[in-house]
Amino acid sequence: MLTIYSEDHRKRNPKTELYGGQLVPPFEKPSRMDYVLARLRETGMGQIAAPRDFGLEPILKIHDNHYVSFLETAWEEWKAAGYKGEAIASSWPARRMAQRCPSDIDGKLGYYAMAAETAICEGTWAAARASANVALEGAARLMDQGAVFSLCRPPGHHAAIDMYGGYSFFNNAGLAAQSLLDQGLGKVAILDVDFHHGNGTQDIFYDRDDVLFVSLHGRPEDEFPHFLGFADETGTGKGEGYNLNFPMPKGTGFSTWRENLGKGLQKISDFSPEAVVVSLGTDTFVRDPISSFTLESDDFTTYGKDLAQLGIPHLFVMEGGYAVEEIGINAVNVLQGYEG
Ligand code: SP5
Ligand code: ZN
Repeated sequence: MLTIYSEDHRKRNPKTELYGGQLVPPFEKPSRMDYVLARLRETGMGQIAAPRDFGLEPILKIHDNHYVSFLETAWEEWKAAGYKGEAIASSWPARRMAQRCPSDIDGKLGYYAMAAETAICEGTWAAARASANVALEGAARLMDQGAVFSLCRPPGHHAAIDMYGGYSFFNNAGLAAQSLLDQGLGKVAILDVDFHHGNGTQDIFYDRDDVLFVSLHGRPEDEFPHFLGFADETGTGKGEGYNLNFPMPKGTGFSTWRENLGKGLQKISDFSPEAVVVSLGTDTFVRDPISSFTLESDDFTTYGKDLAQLGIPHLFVMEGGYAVEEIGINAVNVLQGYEG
C-alpha cells in the first residue's frame, strides 16, 4: 500500500499540553510518526511518497475562512502580546454569552478553541498545512491505487468547521472526502475508529447526504470530547440518517467493539459509497495512556480484514494513538489485515 508522508509535521513540536491541571509534555508528539515509519519499513509495506501543496482552496471548502486566517497568524499575534508560554485558550463564549469573535488574541483563542489541551506554537500552521496536503494527496491517488495510507500529523478529526482542539487543526479526513467528491464520486463514507468521537467530522457533514459519517468511540459521559458523540445524533435536514454514532463505555473490549463495527459496516454497505475514508486512530489499544478500551495488537489486524470485506477503495488517514512504542505495530496491522 502506498503511504503519503511529509517531514513537515516536525515543524509542530509543542512543549506543553494542559493535562490534569499541569502543563505536561504533549501526548501528541513528532516521535509518533517515527514508530509508524519504522514499522512500515520493517514490514516492507511499500513505497512512501511526499504530497504536493494543494493550497488553501480545498481547505476553504470545509472550513470557515475567518477560522483559517486566525490559524495562520495566531502564533505571531500571541508572541506580539508578549506572552512567555505557548498559546492556550483560557476564556470561552459559554452559555448565554455573545458569539462574536473578539480582536484580542486571548479572545480569539477562546472563540476558535473547542478544548484547552492543544497549544498553538511556532510551526503549527506549517505542520497543519502539510498534514492537510498528506490527506489531499492520498485522496488524489486513491482511485488509481485502490488503497492509500495518508500518514497525517497533526491529527484532524476534532477540527470542526471553525474550531481547533483535540490536537486537530484541519479536518484531514473531511478534506479527503470532499476531494473525492470533487473528483466526481457521488457518495463517500467516513468511518472513524479513533477512540475519541470525531466531533469535527460530524460537524462538517451533519447536514449532508453525500457523506455518511460513522464513529465508534468512548461515550461522551466518560470521555473527550465530552459534549458530542451521542447515539441520538443522527444528522439534520437532508443529512438526517447519515450520521451514526456508537458510543461505548470504559473498558469496552474487542468483541463488543467489533459487533458495533459490523453494524457500522452494514450501514456503509447499504449507503453504497464509491470510497471509504478511515479516520485511523490506534488509541483504542489497551495500553493507550489517555483512553479506556482494551483492544490488543492482533485485534487491529482482524478489523483491518473486516474493512476489506466492503470491497471498495479505502483511504486510511492517521488520527490519534499515544502508546507510542506500539502505534506503528497497531496502525500497520490494520493495513496488513486489510491487504490480506
Ligand atoms: C486525535 C485525538 O486522539 N485527540 C485526542 C485529544 C484528547 N485530549 C484530551 C485528553 C484528556 C484525557 N482525559 C481522560 C478522561 C478520563 N475520564
Ligand atoms: Zn483519539
